[in-house]
Amino acid sequence: MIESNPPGAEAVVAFIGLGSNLDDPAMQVRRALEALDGVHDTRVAGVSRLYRSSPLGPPGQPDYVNAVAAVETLLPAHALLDALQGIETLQGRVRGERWGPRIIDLDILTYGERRIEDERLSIPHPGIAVRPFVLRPLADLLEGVAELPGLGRLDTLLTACPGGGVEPL
Ligand code: A4P
Ligand code: MG
Repeated sequence: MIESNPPGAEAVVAFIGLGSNLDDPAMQVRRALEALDGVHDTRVAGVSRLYRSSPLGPPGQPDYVNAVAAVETLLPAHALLDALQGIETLQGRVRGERWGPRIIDLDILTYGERRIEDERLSIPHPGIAVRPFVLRPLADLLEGVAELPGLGRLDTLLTACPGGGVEPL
């Protein structure tokens, strides 16, 4: 059975990070955005520009294409993760080395104001503050003064983040 929030529950706004560096990355990101809009009880409310970014992680892998989507969802965070992992699998993702090349990676960056720490989820995603390929697209969707739960203002995070290597496609 699909886990769901109680009847009448308010939609939660979650930000989803998308990244790909294999098999036509821009196409993979666009395809995942379409699939995201088709997730049960979920709609895509906004999408950043697509960015080309230098890889973080093992050297010698291709550049990434990254984007961030804002979704409105009635799904609890773990059910949303299930849906994202379903999209990754449908697009043919095979889990390899940590931070290694991938067809598509979908991360829950934030889920409303919630903070979650368990065996399946860390929310807010622990990489946000040090990843320009997450902060730059987020800034397409949020004002600089916006607060990310537990992390502070977006403009402050952007100023402190080691930048470079991230350009709109
Ligand atoms: N998990 C925990 N919290 C979350 C969350 N907030 N959202 C768990 C999604 N998943 C979350 O993920 C491993 C496990 O993390 C999941 O089973 C889930 O329960 P994964 O996608 O299988 O593995 P991964 O992505 O290789 O690991 P990790 O550590 O999540 O990698 P990251 O942090 O996603 O980094 N360079 C550039 N330029 N652009 C990129 O997009 N991405 C990565 C991957 C590395 N370098 C990059 C980029
Ligand atoms: Mg991931």
